[in-house]
Amino acid sequence: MSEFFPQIGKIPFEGKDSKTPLAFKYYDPDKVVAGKTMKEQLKFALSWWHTMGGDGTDMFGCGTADKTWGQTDPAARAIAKVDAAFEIMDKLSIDYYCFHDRDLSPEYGSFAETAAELDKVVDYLAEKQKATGKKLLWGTAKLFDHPRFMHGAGTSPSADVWAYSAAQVKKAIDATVKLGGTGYVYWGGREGYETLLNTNLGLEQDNLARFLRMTIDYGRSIGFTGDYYIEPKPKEPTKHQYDFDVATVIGFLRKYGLDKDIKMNIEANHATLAGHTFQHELRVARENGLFGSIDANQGDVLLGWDTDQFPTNIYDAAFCMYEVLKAGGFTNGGLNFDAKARRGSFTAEDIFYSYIAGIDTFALGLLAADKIITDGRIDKFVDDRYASWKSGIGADIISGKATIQDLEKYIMDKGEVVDSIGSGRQEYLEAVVNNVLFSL
Ligand code: XLS
Ligand code: CA
Ligand code: CA
Repeated sequence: MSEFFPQIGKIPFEGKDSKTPLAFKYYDPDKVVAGKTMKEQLKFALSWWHTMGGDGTDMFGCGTADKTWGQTDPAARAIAKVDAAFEIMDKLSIDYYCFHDRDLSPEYGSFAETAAELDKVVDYLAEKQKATGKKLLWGTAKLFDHPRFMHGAGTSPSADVWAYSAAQVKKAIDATVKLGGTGYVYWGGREGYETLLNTNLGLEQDNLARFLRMTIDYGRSIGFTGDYYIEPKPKEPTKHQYDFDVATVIGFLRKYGLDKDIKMNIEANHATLAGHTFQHELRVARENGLFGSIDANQGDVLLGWDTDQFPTNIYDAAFCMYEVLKAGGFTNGGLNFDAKARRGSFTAEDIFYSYIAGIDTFALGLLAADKIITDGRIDKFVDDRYASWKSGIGADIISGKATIQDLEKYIMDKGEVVDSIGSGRQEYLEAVVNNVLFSL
């Protein structure tokens, strides 16, 4: 088979002193960090939509990158995309991929025809996976592109659109199971509202829960053993998305009894859109036992929308990998690069440069996170800061032994409590992080 990128060979690991543009400086797949190889710790995935389909089109102009893969016929292009994607994954040593159904195969005349054409691509993917050992990290359904979804999918005011969406998710789960995917993602495409003037918020949220319950149960009934994820996002495309952030989603899942069925797929750029740090969202998920998978990217601090840039911020990657290591590492999840090269980075080489930048950033992040943990100063500081809960009155409060009368007496005896734990030392701790990061 002819190559799509004959000018690019397999990207080697050359180490941090290398000046070779098309080489990894930090990602050494077999290097052991925190008890596992980098490859196992990081579980990188290619996003089909950005990498294979995104041509740089924006509100102000048409595409700048050629993503036709040499084909004009949609079915032939869908197959060519598979070949090109597997070549990219092979050359970049990426083991996983993620897709929306419509990234793999577009819509045709009817639901039946669309489903039949998708089957052909899925069969071809299964063959390619078998031949190469590449795997599906997660699949999802694109329930936001076609005009039928203009008012939502699982929250649409139209029962017909709701039914169509359920049928489409059934098919996307079938594809995910057939390809041995270890995850299925629900991102609330247009599940939100533009104005409350036309919205029955209560019914929409009840229906979203019904939608999740029905499709989750279907997946389990056909043998899906992977994880389901919700991917929170506060806004865009709708003004208010129901899956606003991790805390909002946890409240929703608990209300509807879905919290044992779904974990979180956390995207960095969605965290910042919600006014949180990436680490905050990861921490809230981890502390609630709902950490699952990650969409690795970054926004721009000066732009208030979802720019999906390749991640190059080492601090964010370090704190992300700190949370991942503290969560015990990935199980079914991984690091999906939900990221696109900028519109001006339109050449074939830019696909490789951007993945190398993202991959090396997370390799550095992993090394830094491991060093922060083994250095121990941060964790020890936090541990010491909460020492008053380990004995005495703190231990009695936690065990339930102390009554409110006991606490009253305790404080009466003490008379006053001022600064009983000392400084929070934020600046010192930030300097510790710098010290760890820059003595790599
Ligand atoms: C959009 C989302 C989307 C999900 C998958 O903002 O990031 O790409 O990851 O539907
Ligand atoms: Ca995403
Ligand atoms: Ca995004």
